[in-house]
Amino acid sequence: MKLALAISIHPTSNPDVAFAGDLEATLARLAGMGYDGVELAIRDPRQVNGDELVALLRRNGLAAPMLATGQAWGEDRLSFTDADPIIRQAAVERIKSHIELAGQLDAMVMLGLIRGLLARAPSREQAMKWLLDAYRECADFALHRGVRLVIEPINRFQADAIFSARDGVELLAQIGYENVGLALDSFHMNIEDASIEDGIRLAGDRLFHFHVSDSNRWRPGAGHIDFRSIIAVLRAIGYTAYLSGEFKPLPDSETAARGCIEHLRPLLNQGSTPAPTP
Ligand code: LER
Ligand code: MN
Repeated sequence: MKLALAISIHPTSNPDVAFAGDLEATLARLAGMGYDGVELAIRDPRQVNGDELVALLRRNGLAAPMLATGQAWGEDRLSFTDADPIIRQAAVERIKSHIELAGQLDAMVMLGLIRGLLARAPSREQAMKWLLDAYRECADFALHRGVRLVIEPINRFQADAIFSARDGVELLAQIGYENVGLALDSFHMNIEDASIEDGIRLAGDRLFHFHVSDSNRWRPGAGHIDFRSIIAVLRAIGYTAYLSGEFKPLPDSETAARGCIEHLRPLLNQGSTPAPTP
């Protein structure tokens, strides 16, 4: 398993990323701390020069395993379930532009808050139909570009559908595209899943990405979530992708980012080599 940090390439109202803006300096600091990659929150990929981004990541020796899209909802209020068809279509088009950039970066694309609030649609049934249509249109577009998508279950205080790992697995079956998997998030799972470990086992090989923050949305090690146990279960299901830190820049960005790697790296190193035979 590798370690990434979720950052925003520009200033954002999202309080749960450790760094926002000043990308060049941020990448150099994270590479220096020992991160393997960065998850990049990008509001609108049409404002981004993909070639420059690829070169900047390469200069710092960092991968970009994931593009996060939540700002399309958080800042621009685009969603797959808006009552206005023009907004729904704009949301799908925005995600397609994330998918194109992801193809260039060899990244996946996160579909979380872009589902919007289903309660605002004329009915829940209608909202679910719009949601499935949008997921499938994006999945098909991504499939032809060799890109994988992830859907993130989000706790009930921040979303009004798809809360738990079980909800996510059931949704994947309805979507029916193999290039769509789940991103689970230890913070949301601590609220919604009766057992974080069982939720991970349920997702199994459909788990493509894993967000880590502690029970208080601070960096791992600052709350009561047992990351040793989580890492053991991730290993048991054969997960080899990223643990991506998505947490508040508290008490400050530097301390939070360093604290995350200092807490998780020893746990990842333990048990990754076979115990010596007596
Ligand atoms: C996004 O990955 C997430 O976890 C949500 O809580 C929105 O910030
Ligand atoms: Mn998350």
